[in-house]
Formats: sequence, structure tokens, C-alpha cells
Amino acid sequence: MTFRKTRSLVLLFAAFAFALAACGGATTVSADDGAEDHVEAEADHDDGAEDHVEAEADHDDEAEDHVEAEADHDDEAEDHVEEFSFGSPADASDADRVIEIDANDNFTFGPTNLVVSAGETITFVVTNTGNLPHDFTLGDQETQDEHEAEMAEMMAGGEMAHTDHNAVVVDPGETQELTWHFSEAGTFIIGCHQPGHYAAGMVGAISVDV
Ligand SMILES: [Cu+2]
Repeated sequence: MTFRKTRSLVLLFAAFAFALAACGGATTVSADDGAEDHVEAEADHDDGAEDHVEAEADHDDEAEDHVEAEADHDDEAEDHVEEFSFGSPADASDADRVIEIDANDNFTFGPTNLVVSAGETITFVVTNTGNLPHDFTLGDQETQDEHEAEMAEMMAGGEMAHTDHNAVVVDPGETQELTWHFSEAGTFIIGCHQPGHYAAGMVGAISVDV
């Protein structure tokens, strides 16, 4: 074998070995890439799982809020404390003056139109001079509408007992008192919400002057 031939064979072998190495290397490299991608994909997946846990945690918070909201509702029901835009219930001993009201079977209040001043505390002394039960409910239009709906609901349920801080129910021949502090100027309404009475016009007006 000549030196030239041997050199050629060596070069050929070297080239083959290099090609083999390159090929094998390339295969190995791409296999590694794939593995890395897979790891990244799993890492993404883990993130997703964490997000899911957070989403569930948020959901739990909401559930707790919901429980709190229900707890508030229970408190309101127990205390029966309502907010009124036209003033607030007051103690009879704080009354500035007394207004006597007649509730009768003609479905009217006497007097029908009352005038008070903003800041005044009034004790209404309501006497039922008729033979039907009547009530004296103080409010704005919204309150009157709500009270009328409530009474209709209670009648449908066969339940008569009802306590509101802005209303008194007066049996025939009886007298009931309601003391109210008028904080806001405006025109408000008195109404009777015994079945059919409000619709029959058993309504009056209270002007609260500045
Ligand atoms: Cu009435």
C-alpha cells in the first residue's frame, strides 16, 4: 500500500467517522431538545394546576362572603331594624307634640292632611272609631307600596301578626301610639293596609316643612 492510498483511506475513514459522529450527535441533540420541550410542557402544566388551585381558593372566598351575606340577613331579620328615608322611630318621652288621628270605617283618616316641621318628633295617637281593624302606616310611596305587598302576602299565608316600627295596627275602639322623628323635609304618606283599605283610599298626607 502506498502512502498516498493509506492517507486516502485514513481520510475516508475520518470523514465517515465524522459523518457518523455528526449524524449521531445531531440525533442526540434533537432527542435532548424534545426532552426539554417535554419538561417545559410539564412545567406549563404545573402552572396550570396552580392557577386552578388559586381559582378554587377564590371560589372559597366567595363562598365565605356568601355566608357572611346570609349572616347579615339573619341579623336584620332578628333586629328588624329598617332604615327610613323620612326619619326614624323615636321614644314617646322625646315627642315635641301629640297629633290625634281618627281611623274609621269610611276608609279615611281624620285629619287627612297633616303638617309638621323637619326636626320635629311627633307622637301620633291613633283611635279606631270604626268596627273594622285599621292601621296607621307612615312612609313614602315606596314604603307604602312595600307594606301593601307584604300585607297581601301575609293574608295569602293566613298570617296576621306583623310588627313594623313605622306602623301600628288598631283594633276597633282601641287607641295606639306611634312616635316618629321627622328628619327630612318633603311630603309623606299615611296609609291603612288592612285588606282593601289602601285601595279604597284610606290614605293621608304629611307635609314636612323645612
Ligand atoms: Cu283601614
